[in-house]
Amino acid sequence: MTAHHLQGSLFDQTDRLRLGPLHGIRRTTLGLGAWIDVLPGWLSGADALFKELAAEVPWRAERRQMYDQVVAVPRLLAFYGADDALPHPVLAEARDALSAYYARELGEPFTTSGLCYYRDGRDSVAWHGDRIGRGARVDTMVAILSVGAPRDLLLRPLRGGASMRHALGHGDLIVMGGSCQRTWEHCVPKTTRAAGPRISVQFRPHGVR
Ligand SMILES: O=C(O)CCC(=O)C(=O)O
Ligand SMILES: [Mn+2]
Repeated sequence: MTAHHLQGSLFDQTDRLRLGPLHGIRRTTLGLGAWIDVLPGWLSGADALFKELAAEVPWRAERRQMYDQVVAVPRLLAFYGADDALPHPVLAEARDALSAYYARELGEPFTTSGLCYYRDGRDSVAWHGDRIGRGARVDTMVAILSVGAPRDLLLRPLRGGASMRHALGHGDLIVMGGSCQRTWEHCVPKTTRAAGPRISVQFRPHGVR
């Protein structure tokens, strides 16, 4: 095989969108009934998916009331309900693979997909739990697939304590489970370090926001 040929085939392999098996996922018990599962590089070819989502998704720039001011939400957003067609077929494949893998433990499928686009280090999401819906009261799961450049996702116990940090990008998967949304909180902090753009896809069951 010529060097040129070899390079071409390697490129094809890493550029092809493919979800790996989920059985290599590793669970960390956080305490207070919360846990996270992490699987680095679940989706190969994730950089190509990043480009497609960045270009094709109808991103919304939201504004929110903050005290007496209206401020720009520091990230772009898109939301797909259970009956909405996802912007790329591999996202439906990912959602369905997660639903199958966690079927017994979760007892229901992942149905909705929220997308966040962090354009650079100035984009962020503040400390919060996904507690708009049922996550405020019951154990549930939120699975996040990250594409594009890695950004830190931090987790800390709601009642105080040290935070932990996971750099997530390039096809990494994290699943927050158990009581994580009500006993812990998470954020993606702003950074002054050079940060490339990242898109996260959050899969949630019905009624969890
Ligand atoms: O981008 C992420 O990984 C986190 C997003 C998030 O926490 C949310 O949208 O609720
Ligand atoms: Mn969240």
